[in-house]
Amino acid sequence: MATLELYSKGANVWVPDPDAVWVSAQLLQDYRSGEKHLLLQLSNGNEVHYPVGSPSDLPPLGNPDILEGENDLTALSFLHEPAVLHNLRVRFLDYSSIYTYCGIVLVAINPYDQLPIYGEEVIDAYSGQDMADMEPHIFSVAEEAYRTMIRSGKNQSIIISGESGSGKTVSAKFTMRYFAVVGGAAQQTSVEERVLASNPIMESIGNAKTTRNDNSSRFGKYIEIGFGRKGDIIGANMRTYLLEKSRVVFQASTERNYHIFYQLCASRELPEMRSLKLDAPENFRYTNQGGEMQIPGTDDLSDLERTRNAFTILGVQPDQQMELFRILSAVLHLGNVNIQASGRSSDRGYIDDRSLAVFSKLLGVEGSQMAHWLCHRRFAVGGEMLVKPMTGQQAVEARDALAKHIYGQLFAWTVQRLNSALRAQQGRTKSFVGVLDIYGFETFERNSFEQFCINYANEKLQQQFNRHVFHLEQEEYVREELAWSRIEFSDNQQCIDLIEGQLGMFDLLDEECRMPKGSDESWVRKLYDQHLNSKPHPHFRKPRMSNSAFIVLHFADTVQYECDGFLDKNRDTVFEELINILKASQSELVAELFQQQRNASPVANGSIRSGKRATREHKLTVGFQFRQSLQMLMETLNSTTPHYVRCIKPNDLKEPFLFDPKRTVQQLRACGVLETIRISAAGYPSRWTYEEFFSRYRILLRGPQSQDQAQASCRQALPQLIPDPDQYCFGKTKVFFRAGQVALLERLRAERLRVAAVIIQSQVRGWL
Ligand code: AOV
Ligand code: MG
Repeated sequence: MATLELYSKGANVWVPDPDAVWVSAQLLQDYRSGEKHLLLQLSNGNEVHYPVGSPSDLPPLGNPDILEGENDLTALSFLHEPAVLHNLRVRFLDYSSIYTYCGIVLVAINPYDQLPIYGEEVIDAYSGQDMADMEPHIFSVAEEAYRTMIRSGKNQSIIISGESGSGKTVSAKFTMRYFAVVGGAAQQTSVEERVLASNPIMESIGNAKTTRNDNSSRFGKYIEIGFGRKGDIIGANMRTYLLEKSRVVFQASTERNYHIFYQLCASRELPEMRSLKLDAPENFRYTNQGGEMQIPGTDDLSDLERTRNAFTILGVQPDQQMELFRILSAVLHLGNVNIQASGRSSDRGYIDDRSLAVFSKLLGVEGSQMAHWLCHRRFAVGGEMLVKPMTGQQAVEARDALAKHIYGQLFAWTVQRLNSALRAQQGRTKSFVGVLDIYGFETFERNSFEQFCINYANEKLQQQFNRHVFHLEQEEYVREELAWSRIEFSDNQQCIDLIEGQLGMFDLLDEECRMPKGSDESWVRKLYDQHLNSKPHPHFRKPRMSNSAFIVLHFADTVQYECDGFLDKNRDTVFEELINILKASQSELVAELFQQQRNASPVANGSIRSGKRATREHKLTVGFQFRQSLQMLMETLNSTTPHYVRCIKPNDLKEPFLFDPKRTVQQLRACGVLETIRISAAGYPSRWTYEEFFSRYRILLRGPQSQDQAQASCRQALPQLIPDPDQYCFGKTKVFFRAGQVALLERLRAERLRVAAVIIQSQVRGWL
């Protein structure tokens, strides 16, 4: 809290407001200690008495005008929520500046507008520049990662987070374009082109329209861009995370299935597409459930053209592309297979269908077998195999499970195929920059297993960030014995434990999936028992009006999940008989797709959902695999130098340059930007070991120049190099710098080197 003298007549303060979150006001009188109110004039002219119970109730002070629009929030003299919000708003609305530094984080506000700031000339301008010297930009982060990689030889990560629709995927693509340009070889190679071409393909098969974002990523992606010794791109490798497969068979109102399906439907009149027997998307069950087939501003027909070009660039030949399209079309036809309950015994499904014939023909499989095994199950009783008809409902579920499985295999196959096209020659990669773009935190009207996994992933990322910025920072200061006062921050470990810990939600879910009679309801009852009744968990709640839902208090928001479908989605079972039919397909690609369990979707042979043999020990649940893959991701991220981009969605209407302060402040609070500001401004963002410092800045050091005296040289030289002693600090093994100081040292070093070069040149000339 600032000193009381600052609350004098004419001073600006911020007062809370229900709509604007904070509004500015001016003091009409000096405030004197002990007084119970401040007399204020609000910006709309109204005079108000602002209650002050104790000095801690005093409203936050406004910053001097001169700091308005500062491009690094840590430069503000008063650092608090209203100042940050105001500054972001001024930059965004008055200067159309969507990027702002906040210490080590780049804040990016989605403009929902095409800005002329991404051209090649802008990339050139950022290339080779120091972050501190340039206006904040996604390119400055990319440049910083690139240069740090070259300078230190260490792998880097650019971690992009933010809620759904905030601009992560757009930002990720800009960083990739940046690397393609700066890491492009002088003689045109196609590596950069191939790396970029992976984007339209992955978006076609992994993105879809949701109520939050017309191009929402429904999978997570970490792409490592490999660079060689000279800093040139030599390849890439991507890892993907849990694709939302349920979308293949179901879409909520106004949402769509994956873009690729609509692209194919839009291209149905093309001569080469005729044989796929496609129709308008209105006529397929798997594409029409959302009720809106078109995305304004999107042309599915030309998008398919782009997808096909990208495939070609990546070496997937047109005939293989057609194979893929054939399989995708088959999925649409499978969705139209009608399963009817027969007249006589209404619990028995049967199929008599044209769509099934088209499906089977497209996939090169035996139609009658398909029809049979979509409606029958084989299971073992006492060593004997029995065949039993399924109910209509079970058959519908089997059909949808098959569709999801086919799509999942196709997705995984494509990722593998792209990776082999992007693979660098062995041993050539020196280091990489990884770009992480996952699905953002999301809440819908109805939230299920997918949202649970997505929000859990975001919870893990938030923790990685917290740990990095706060924990590691503070621990290092303590280890290095710097004078440093601890600041409080909220870790989200508790919430993560609730989800992934022992007897946590995933644990109980897996256990329930192993129960022969397990059900969604009984799982949710166990959740109530464990986390409400026996030991109330601070992040867990039960909604009052429901016995089939639960509430998790996530870092970003409180979300209610409906338990319906969790068990099935976690088991993700498909039946072996159906897979065997596909394995025997005449189409090479189809047969190949199902030889291998790429995404390890468990195959149940001879088990009925609620039957006796549903318990299978070796089965890996989706939740289990997801936890493991996130764990590996965290390990990778922790082994790299991270760079953070926080995307903010400024309004829910997708309106250009509309700034909703409530929505913005909610995201700033949730993502830790406000705490980061405090720590970055107070701390020392850059540091070197004395040895590192010595070997880089040897040219700037005088006196004894040997490695083992690195520390002494450094302590001796710094006061001359940096006159302000507050700008650096000596630790036990490292020297720490405040923001901006390394840039200064780099400049001095470059100058010295230039002078040295001139001297050597003139000497050489003298000798000649
Ligand atoms: P997301 O990746 O964060 O959401 P996107 O990157 O897909 O969000 O951005 C959503 C939309 O916002 C884009 O399709 C653009 O229309 C617009 N947009 C974002 N950034 C910019 C920018 N820099 N300039 C212009 N328009 C932009 V999700 O994938 O849903 O979490 O799962
Ligand atoms: Mg995205």
